Amino acid sequence: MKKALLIFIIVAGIIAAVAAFKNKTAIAPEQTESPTASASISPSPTVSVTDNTTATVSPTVSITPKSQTMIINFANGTATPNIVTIKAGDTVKFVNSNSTLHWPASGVHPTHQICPGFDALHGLNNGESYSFKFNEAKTCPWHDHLNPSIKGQIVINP
Ligand SMILES: [Cu+2]
Repeated sequence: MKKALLIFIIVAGIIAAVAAFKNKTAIAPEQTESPTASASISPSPTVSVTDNTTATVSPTVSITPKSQTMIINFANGTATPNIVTIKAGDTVKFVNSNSTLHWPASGVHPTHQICPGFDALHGLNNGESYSFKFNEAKTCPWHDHLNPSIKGQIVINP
């Protein structure tokens, strides 16, 4: 008799345990979690560079008007153009395209003293050239020292 009671108690306990387990799983806890991923990233990188070196960069841009080069060409027994107007600082380039020699020089033949320095000092061969930079505002008569009838003027404006 006692044995049967013990078995009954055990069985009853098992049943109770199973019932309790079933109860537990039945009442599943409601998931009230709302997955709201609210990433609030506030990057505030405050970089403060305190440069103590005083940069003294002073770009001095000086725009000077481009000086030009005028060409006087010896060809066909003459010079073209024979009169040129330039600005002080410009250059005149005499080019000899003739087969004969030409010697550009300042007036007056034969001393060449009106514009000192302006003198090729020799006859230019074919293809040779002579350049002179005129810095002074004045009028320089010129001629071919080897053929003084070929002549002209260089007017230098300030
Ligand atoms: Cu001369």
